[in-house]
Amino acid sequence: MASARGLTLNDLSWHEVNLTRREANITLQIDVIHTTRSLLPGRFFELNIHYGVFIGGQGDFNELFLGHTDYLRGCMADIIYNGARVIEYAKSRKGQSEATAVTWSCSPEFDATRSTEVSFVEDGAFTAIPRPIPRSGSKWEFELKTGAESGLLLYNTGQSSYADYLGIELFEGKIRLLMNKGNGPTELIHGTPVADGKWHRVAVDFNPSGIGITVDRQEKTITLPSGGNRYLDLADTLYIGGTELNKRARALGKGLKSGDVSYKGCLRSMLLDNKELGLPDVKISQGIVVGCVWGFPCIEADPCVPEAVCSQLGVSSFKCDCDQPLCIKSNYAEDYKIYSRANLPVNLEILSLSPLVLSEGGHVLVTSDNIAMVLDIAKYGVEEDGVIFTLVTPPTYGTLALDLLTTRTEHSFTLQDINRDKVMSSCFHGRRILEPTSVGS
Ligand SMILES: [Ca+2]
Repeated sequence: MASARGLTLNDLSWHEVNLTRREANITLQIDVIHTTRSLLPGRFFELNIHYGVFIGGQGDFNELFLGHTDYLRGCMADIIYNGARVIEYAKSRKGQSEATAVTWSCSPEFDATRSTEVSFVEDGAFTAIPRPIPRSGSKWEFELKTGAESGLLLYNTGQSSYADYLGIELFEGKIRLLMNKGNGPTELIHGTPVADGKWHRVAVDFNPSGIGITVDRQEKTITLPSGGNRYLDLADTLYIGGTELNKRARALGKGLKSGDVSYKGCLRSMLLDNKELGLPDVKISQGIVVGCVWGFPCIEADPCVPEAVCSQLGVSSFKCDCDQPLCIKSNYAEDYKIYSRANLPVNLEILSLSPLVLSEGGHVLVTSDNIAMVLDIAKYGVEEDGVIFTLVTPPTYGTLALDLLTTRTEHSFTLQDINRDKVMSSCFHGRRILEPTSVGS
């Protein structure tokens, strides 16, 4: 039995479903008012559940009577099966319950609109959008913001038994298009570097008679020779930002250098043949975050001293490496974090810093809001008075008053001093930003 014809349930709104069976009578009620009824055939009405209850998909359970069903993409809540709270069961792994590819809250992806920005953050991230491409080709437009030199932007496997395919990727920080309409692959690379942490508008035209890439209004095109195979025979699914695990080897084999590398960065304002395309159209997603979370301080803020090498850490942080005590510019006025030296096998986050701004003639305490210990020092057997900060560069204006302390050396204070409000910064003229320098223990 099915819900009433014409009733739309895939509208990104919540719907209440109630299925009841008593003897031979089955009732399906949706949103209280839409009711369908059916009568079971036969004389025996005992329902024997041998295989358990499956929610959202059938996992590796494969019985012919079920046929092929896609798994659910969306949110379900308050599932009660004969009084048993199924989600709570699965969440706490009660009985023999299992859960695969589930998050225990309703993802913001389902509240997103087509104009919501998307971040691809994880290795192996991708989205799949069901969208047939006409044999005469299409135009795909989008804006991207990335610092990545490589990564798959769009992939269409082509129809099975055809040689056709389409791939658009980042290659050495530039947009590369590879298309085969059946006569062998054609490659086009646009010369404009886009992996600079800034937004760029990209338009890609692909049709049987030519391909073109436009980056920030600069167009580059190639005309394809007529003759041979005339049409572009693509599949009905567009993979954006990467592709599924079982399709990566094939994409690599076809010449896409990022066939197994997901895009890392933000995408927004996607159009396919002038129609908006976005999260509400996505059928499968993996490793993405709603909104643009990528920031590129190395590129945008140039935070390191000239001798240092700045490297991106995670989605929005940075690290400056140099062989001096101070690798971050002393006038860098944004919050930042300090990491362990590069000679350790992992980058340990040590400190989180927020610069101190003082008005002329003012006094202010340096507190744990300015210098916060992130590293779990107790784990390494270090106490607060064992973490010593040394003033490497004295303030250009004003002073750092350490006279409340009982420190042994003149230009040092400890983490304990900060947490006990004993470090004071004062300013005589001008504006002073205090930056803590090196840490030793
Ligand atoms: Ca073809």
